[in-house]
Amino acid sequence: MTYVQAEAYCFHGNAKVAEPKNHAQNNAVSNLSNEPLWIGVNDIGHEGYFTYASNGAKMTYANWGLGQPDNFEGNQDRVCVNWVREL
Ligand SMILES: [Ca+2]
Repeated sequence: MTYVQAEAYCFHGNAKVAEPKNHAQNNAVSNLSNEPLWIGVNDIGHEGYFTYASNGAKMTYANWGLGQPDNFEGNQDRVCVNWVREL
């Protein structure tokens, strides 16, 4: 599922993509699945400056994986939990 699909899915359920703002919320989202799950955080507006999708406010909590965010291939602006890169 792409981020846009996830956003549309949430919208139709009268919800929004989760925006975890602390460790407990992040764990709650992460524990929903073992698969990567989109969260409502991005740096679309300004590279490296992450904001919440719902209101554009500066992200106040992050739990980046090792080496992240790396803007993979110069085109990585959305954020998910449970992402594990195969090495
Ligand atoms: Ca980026």
